[in-house]
Amino acid sequence: MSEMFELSEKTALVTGSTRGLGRVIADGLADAGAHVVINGRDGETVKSTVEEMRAAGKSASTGAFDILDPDAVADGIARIESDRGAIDVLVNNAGIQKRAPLHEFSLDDWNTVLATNLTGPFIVTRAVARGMIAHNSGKIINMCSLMSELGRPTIAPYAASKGGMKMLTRAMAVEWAKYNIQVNGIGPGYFITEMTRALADDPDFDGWIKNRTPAARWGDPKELIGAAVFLASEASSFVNGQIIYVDGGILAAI
Ligand code: GCO
Repeated sequence: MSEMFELSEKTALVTGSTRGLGRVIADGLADAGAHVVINGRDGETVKSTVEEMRAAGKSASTGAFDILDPDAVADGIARIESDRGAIDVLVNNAGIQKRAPLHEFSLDDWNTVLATNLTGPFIVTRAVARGMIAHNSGKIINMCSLMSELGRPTIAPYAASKGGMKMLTRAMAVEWAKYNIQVNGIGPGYFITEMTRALADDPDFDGWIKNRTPAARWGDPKELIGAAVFLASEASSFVNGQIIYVDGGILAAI
């Protein structure tokens, strides 16, 4: 049974994996046996993250590039494929959040959120999918969100981008399933990270989330690892276009 979830010999690229949920997922995939390529824009931060992981006995290497720069992405993916062979697993995790009333949202901020959260994953996946198609095998995991399904005031651009990620996941799945590529998503509920720290530190928001979440608590980022390993492994070989919501039950509740 455990072989089904085994990731040894697999190479996994996790975008935005020097911190937050991306780092936790990278560590989790490494603990499941994968060689993980750490990505971020800053080379020094990527390097120090890889050093930390190697010191903890994990198999990791650097993949520093800006997901919004198509040339940098092409070069970065070529380097990884030259070093490791085909990329077996891609986790499109890199993303940002900006909050403001929509009628006060600047066009620049709108464009930044949509570019980072939706166009970047397109640019990276387009490059990685070519190798997966050539090898007739691949796993793509798109980090969606509770906001792929629900809105909340002040985060409309983020919700639009994550709704787009849900449909991009389904569109990729139906386009590439014939190449034995499975494309699925993970939709986190509320987890305490840099992105949400200010919300968690606000007693009113903290109380609202605990009341709105049937599990009556914030998630621990480590609770996302199981879904990531499942979607990265042979255990999900006939799962396509699905979003696994890890949300403590929020989406099940009125
Ligand atoms: C917010 C938060 C959420 C979470 C997460 C929930 O402002 O409500 O940033 O968007 O980050 O995306 O799935």
